[in-house]
Amino acid sequence: MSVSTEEHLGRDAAGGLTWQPAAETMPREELRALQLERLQATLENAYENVPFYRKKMDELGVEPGDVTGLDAVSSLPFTTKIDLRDHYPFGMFARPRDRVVRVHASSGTTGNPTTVGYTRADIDTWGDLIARTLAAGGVAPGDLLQNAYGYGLFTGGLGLHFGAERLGCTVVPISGGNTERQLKIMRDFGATALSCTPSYAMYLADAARDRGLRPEDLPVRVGFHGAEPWTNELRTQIESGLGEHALDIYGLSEMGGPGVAFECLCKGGMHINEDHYLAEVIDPETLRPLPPGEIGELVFTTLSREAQPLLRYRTRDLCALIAEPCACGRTSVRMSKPIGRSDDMLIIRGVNVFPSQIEEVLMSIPAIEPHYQIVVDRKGYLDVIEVWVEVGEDLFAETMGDLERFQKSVQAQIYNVLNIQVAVKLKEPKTIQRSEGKAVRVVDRRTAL
Ligand code: DLL
Repeated sequence: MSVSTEEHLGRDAAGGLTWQPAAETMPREELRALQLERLQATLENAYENVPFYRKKMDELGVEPGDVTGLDAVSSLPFTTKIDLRDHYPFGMFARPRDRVVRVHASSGTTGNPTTVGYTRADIDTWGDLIARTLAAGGVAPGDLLQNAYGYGLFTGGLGLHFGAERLGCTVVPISGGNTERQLKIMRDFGATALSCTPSYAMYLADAARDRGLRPEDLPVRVGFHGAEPWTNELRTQIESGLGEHALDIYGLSEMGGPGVAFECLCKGGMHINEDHYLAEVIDPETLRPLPPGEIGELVFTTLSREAQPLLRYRTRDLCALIAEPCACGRTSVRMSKPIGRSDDMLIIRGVNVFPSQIEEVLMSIPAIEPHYQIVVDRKGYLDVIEVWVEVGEDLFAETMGDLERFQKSVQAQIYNVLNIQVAVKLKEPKTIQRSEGKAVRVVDRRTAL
């Protein structure tokens, strides 16, 4: 399958740039025709080259030629992380291993990781999608990107790296960690763009403030933060701490890594690269498709991947599709910020709780620092939830009575949103563990009943 790599940088209507304007602003009719053509080629590739898919499709009685419209996607089989694990390491590849130029893997906490393979063309496409992402934030050839995503099997580091080089940036492959050095390099080299997780961006902002650096002392104009859920409240804090536009970037290893969707400077949801990924949102219980605007589980079918086509991959991420046109001029459908994952949703005494709901409350309280941890435990048969929050030096110097009143008011605000009682524990400044990569927001100490 040939993948166009024509590059003609253009301007979008939100103050950013387009890397492949023709693809990014393609009329929807044309886009749907392209999606169908690519879906058919993907089905051929999967059916002919991946025994898992041949078996699944035979069982369902579907042949690649049966798919003559995009709606027929709902007749195709789903793919889950378990399927990928079962075919570890290379059983889901549609190309012989010696045609695969790169392998990444996702960080599984238990069991086998899931592996992802790329042909040369897959790597080039990925580079284009990241170039689109950076350009949308106004990054142009000649900008200097400090890439603080982890390098290695994780797709963040190398993904951003290749895309930034493709765009023509100077890339500093600093990887995560060593905050002192990050701040020094940022200023000495004059980094105009930054890529790292939102929790690490916040950590850098704090570290800069502690060293007496003001946002205007930092040269970074725009940051690309993703790989974990974060709220608009946290965005505001990062933006004022680093003096940058903080943009969201979404992806997952199974789809090839970051660059599946990205935000433009309108900051109103992430544009899905629909010429390369067919998106659906489904009800995770009934598995039926949901209309735009309704929150459900995001499901993707790859449309151009050669080495590892995936059909209807269940991401477990919960969000809604936004079909209204965006002011930036891109024609793609957007996805709202994922509110969490259907599988890391906590069920506390029967109530579904998403860590992001707690984050929203905490971030709206000025005296609370943007570092927190949610600790879930079980006392007898009852789930108990503690929210550890760090408070600023000023508040910590108050009297016990003041602290207690403050703690009760935070508890009440969380109760208003969740309708369950949580115990808020106020922690001294800098005592909650920081992360250089994805933040550990939830510690679940419960064992199965
Ligand atoms: O996190 C890829 C990535 C790297 C994305 C750098 C963005 C930037 P995985 O390690 O496979 O891949 O984790 C994928 O992380 O299913 C989501 O649950 C979560 N995730 C990724 N981006 C976002 C985001 C990379 N912007 C899993 N908002 C996904 C919320 C995100 N969650």
